[in-house]
Amino acid sequence: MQVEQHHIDELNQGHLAKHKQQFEFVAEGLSNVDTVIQKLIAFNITIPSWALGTGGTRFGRFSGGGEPRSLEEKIADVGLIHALNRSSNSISLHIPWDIPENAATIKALASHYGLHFDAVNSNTFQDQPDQELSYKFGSLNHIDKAVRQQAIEHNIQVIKYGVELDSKALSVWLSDGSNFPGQLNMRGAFERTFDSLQQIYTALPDDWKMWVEYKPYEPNFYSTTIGDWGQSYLLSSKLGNKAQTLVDLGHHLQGANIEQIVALLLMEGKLAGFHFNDSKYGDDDLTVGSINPYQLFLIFNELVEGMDARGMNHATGIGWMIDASHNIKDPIEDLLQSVEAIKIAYAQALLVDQAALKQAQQNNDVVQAQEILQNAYRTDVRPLVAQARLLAGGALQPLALFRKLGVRDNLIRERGLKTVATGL
Ligand code: RM4
Ligand code: MN
Ligand code: MN
Repeated sequence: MQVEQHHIDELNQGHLAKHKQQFEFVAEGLSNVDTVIQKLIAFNITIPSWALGTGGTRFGRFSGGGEPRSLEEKIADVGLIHALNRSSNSISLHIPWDIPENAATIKALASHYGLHFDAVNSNTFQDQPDQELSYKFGSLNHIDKAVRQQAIEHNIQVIKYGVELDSKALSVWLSDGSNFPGQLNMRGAFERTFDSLQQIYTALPDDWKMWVEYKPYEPNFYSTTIGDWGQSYLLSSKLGNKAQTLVDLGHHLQGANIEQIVALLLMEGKLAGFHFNDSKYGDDDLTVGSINPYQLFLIFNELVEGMDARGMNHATGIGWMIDASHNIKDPIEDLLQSVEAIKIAYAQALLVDQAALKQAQQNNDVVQAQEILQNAYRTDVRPLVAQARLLAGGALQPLALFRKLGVRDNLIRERGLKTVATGL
């Protein structure tokens, strides 16, 4: 099913008067509204191909209806999301879950929906049916050179698929680590990982980046070989300019000050980008902004300030992607909510009076500094985000339109009620 422009325009028409009123109310109090709107229009968030099917936990999975059965259908779903919100103009593929058999056709299909391909993701955390050697005891850090070689070759193969699709980054997340003390020599594991990554790095085209993701635990529960931002930063520094550290919000121990991590990585030119999600306890992969929207805002505040300090383009300077698991919600609805939450946090950060904040910091005026941040955070920026969407040709109310058009029922009719999603 495709959402046509007239569907969007018709529904927008009915909401226009109220929207105008709400927008003007917020706009009135702002000095930089046009710049904010332009920045919001330019800001897009990548949808990962594995987020379009229903996720699950290790206890099971309750499949939803009308899930995409192929790469083509995943692209169609991202196309749908983008048509509604005009803020999701790219897709990130996971190999081998989404092997593009015919790159030219896949590329043409994506551009039909106004999409391009963001980072390609390798997968050495699962054994594939036709795989010769097992990753049970690791991949790039494995003690057996042959296993490491297999994992290296897989990553190089992923780069090749990415080149055909005009991707510009390889995203590497390893589950490598140990479950019990004594299982691994930690220095040895790190050195082998570095050596393997170096070989993959050599295969990167000049205009590519390697994004090194970290995670403190799971599926290994004693140590993870790339366990935190320090370890990822160490690897990406030793590798070279094309390697950077990827921050997945769920990949931190409780209480970690993520905004501080982000500020420093950005300062060093080592922030690859984000995997957005939210969590209450661990790597919960809940909808971004659903648990701790204030933290999300504080992260964006550091990003906006730090990117401006470095003269970076907000939209293209780093990678923006969702990485969540939609276990009980309709994945498309959840992704629409996610994109909205990210854009709200970004808009709030754009409203922070940076000059006044700097002044308050200079004066050690702690109270005023908090007032400035919370003044921006407590502004209802939803009409600004909606205005940007309207100007970009999207729906004033994407979620409401998705429901009104009965998109999911249509997808169920097309694809069936029970489908086996590829991925986790
Ligand atoms: C991991 C990590 C990776 C993602 C996999 C599916 O926890 O977040 O980014 O590729 O899950
Ligand atoms: Mn991730
Ligand atoms: Mn994760």
